[in-house]
Amino acid sequence: MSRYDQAKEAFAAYGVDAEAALRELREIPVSVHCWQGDDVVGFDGAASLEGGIQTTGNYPGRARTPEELMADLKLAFSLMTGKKRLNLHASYAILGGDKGKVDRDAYTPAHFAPWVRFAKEIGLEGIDFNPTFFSHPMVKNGMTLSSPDEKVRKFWVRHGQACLKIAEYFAEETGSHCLVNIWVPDGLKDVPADRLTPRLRLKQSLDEILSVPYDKSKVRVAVESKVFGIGVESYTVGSNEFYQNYAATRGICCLLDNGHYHPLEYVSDKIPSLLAFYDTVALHVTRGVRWDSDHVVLLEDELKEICKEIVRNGATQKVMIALDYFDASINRISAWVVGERNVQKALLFALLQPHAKLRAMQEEGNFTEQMMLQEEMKTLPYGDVWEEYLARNGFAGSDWFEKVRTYEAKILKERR
Ligand code: RNT
Ligand code: ZN
Repeated sequence: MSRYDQAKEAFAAYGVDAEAALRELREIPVSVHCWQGDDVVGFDGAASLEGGIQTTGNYPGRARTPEELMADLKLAFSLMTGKKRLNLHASYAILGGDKGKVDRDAYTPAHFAPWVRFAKEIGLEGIDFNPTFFSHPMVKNGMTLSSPDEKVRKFWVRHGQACLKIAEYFAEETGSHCLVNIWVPDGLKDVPADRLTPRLRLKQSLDEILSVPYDKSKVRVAVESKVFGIGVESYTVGSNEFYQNYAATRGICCLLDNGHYHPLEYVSDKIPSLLAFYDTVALHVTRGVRWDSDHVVLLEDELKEICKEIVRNGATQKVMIALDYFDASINRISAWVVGERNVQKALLFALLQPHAKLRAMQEEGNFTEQMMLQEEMKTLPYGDVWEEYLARNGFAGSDWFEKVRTYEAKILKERR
């Protein structure tokens, strides 16, 4: 009997169907962020990363051009499993002759056509998109959509509107929806004199962005809140309460980034809270170490808990899972693959739990057995099911890291 067959039996003894888990895992899309490959710099002229977020490290091999980033992504995607989407930022526009002439408020689908070709070439499910409200000279005093300077505010409103058009183009080209996620760095370093007025301006700006006609069946809009950022420790305009109320009243959705809350708040608990009110929830999976540090996603308890909430609530197509981390201190392709595979592993772990049984125990108040069973499940041979998943998806006996090592020696080392 193979190790997988033995594992299958072990899970069957608890009423868990490993075959069904393997089938379902293939169908859960994960959106992979382009920005791990170049330390969130982009191609439209930013000299450094600004806006309360930071990459640390100077490991060789940062992608400096669209060609390099695409080549790196191509390798990374080839080493990942499951359904994949590409998550782009507006700063990754490929401007060509428009460079230096066309600013972010006037980007068009043409500036992203090479990305569509790329996504089709490697068979991705779809493309997601993020307007880039940071690392740009029009960020004034740390403010964009909530700026008191009307010229600044309007510039960023036009940027948001332009992004909706580009998103529609992505959706039309790929035949899959495009999630447009709005995150702005707006905030203050020190104690504010007025916390309300910037929020009222942000509300107005978002309304102006959403006032342009766009196809809501193709383009989904999310707003991403945050508790604080580096240099903006005292006040964040786009707070959790602000955006949840905004999303609820405007028919859009919330994006939960698990690095964006107080360390004792859990996104795993926020997902079902939102599912009680929303059809869709967007997710940024990251790993904060003491703060929103965007470390590579590891297979940790909270990640498993997040995936359990998605799976047991039948929300694998409602919760839009995306990665969001950027580590510049290690091989960036390995960072991509390790993080993506960990999300897949956590999803598999969640798919292998006897949810109906556990739920019934909770409902009956049978907490003793519930605890016992939850703990028993932790040591079942799910690693063997994972190996089977890899084998069935073309990774039988494959040493994926060897490919990364070879690529590093041949390609990345040459980048200076
Ligand atoms: C910042 C947010 C945001 C960014 C990306 C690059 O704290 O998490 O999602 O990480 O848009
Ligand atoms: Zn995020």
